[in-house]
Amino acid sequence: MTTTDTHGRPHPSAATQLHLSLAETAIAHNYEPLPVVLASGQGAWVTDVDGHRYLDCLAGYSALNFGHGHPRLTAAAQEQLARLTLTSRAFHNDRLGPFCRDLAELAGMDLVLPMNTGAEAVETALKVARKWGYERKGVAPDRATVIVADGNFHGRTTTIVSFSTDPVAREGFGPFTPGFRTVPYGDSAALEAAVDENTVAVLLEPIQGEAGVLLPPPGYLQAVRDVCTRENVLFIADEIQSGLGRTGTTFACEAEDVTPDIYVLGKALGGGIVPVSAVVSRHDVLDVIRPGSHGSTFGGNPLAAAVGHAVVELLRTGEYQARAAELGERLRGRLDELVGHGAVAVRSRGLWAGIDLDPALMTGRQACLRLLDRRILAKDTHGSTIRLAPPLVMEPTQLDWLCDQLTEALTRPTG
Ligand code: IF1
Repeated sequence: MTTTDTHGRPHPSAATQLHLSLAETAIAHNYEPLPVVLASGQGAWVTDVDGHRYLDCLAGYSALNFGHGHPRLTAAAQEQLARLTLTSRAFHNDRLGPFCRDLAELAGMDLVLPMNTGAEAVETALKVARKWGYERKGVAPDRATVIVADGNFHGRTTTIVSFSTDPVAREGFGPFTPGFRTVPYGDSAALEAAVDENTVAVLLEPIQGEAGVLLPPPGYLQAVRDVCTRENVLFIADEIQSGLGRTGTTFACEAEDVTPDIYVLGKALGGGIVPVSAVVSRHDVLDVIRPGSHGSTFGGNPLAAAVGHAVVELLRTGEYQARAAELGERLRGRLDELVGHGAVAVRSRGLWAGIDLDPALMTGRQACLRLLDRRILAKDTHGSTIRLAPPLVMEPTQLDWLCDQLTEALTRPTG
């Protein structure tokens, strides 16, 4: 018998309560997680400490594109765990070369600079762009600028939040790193006007994730590509969340037949098992990095490379990209029916969707609590927007069940 609280929500069990209290007493409060304590996962399902199963529709913010416990990925990790996990880059290891060769081929590029987290890869791309600007473009020392878009999310380091337009992400973290200009996302004329002789790069998410899965206007990415080519500016595509199958193609840029100068990858590159990120580009860009100018203790470690290589192998066939495209069409058909019935707008590409709820009905967090009671895990972004990013291994029947629960959560109170 589950008792309920004054909001009609089930009281947490003793097992759940134990972890909620530890979150209060032992973990810094940089998140406000939903009141669920996960203990295991398989495919698109996760199970909490009380044995309740949930459909994971956040998938680690797209780090779990291949689901929980993908057999090919866990096998690669387990085999490498027993062999060799870390060498540092002071020595070669037998996993990094094949991983970088095949990732570069997947991206149609020459070289891979391996890092660990997404923010590290973004920081690395910014350093590469600046160095390229000074050495190859002739920008005056310390004058390099990078153009970014408002509503951007590229990570949480001091330099990256320096160009965030989210006050909460910036508050209390100054002084900030100079050398960034912000333009409206989707406005190629504003971007062109912002370019000057010191501009070394444009950094964009091909689809803005944290902003609520915002798709750029058709032709925008091509216009950015054209401006960067004409003005000798590097186009850096942050595909950390949009990349690796999520949008129905290997990279979101592909949907517009656009190739950036630099891909920044992360999240799903590590298969949801280990942090793996990478800067992927051509020789004429990455050759500005020489021994001693950049590095990382764990970047390119054999465990990360083994898992990353297995991820690249999964993406090579195109089956996951096709699944995301096909299931994405099915998802979009159901989401469109919600407009006017709890939602005011929906956006999606592949298995990645942003849903703007009617703020008069509920906040994004309230919707996620309702979904939690219906055994769906999802996350709000800002205000009354929630995002859906289920694993690409999700079955059609699971997708239909997700949409049924979402419809119920938006149109009927819990219970
Ligand atoms: C949090 C957001 C998503 C990213 C893009 C770089 C990074 C991220 C496009 C940095 C990371 C994560 C960070 C996590 C929540 C999540 C997130 F809500 F913060 F914005 F997905 F939308 N570029 N996004 O999405 O990669 O260093 O985290 O590996 O910070 O709360 P990271």
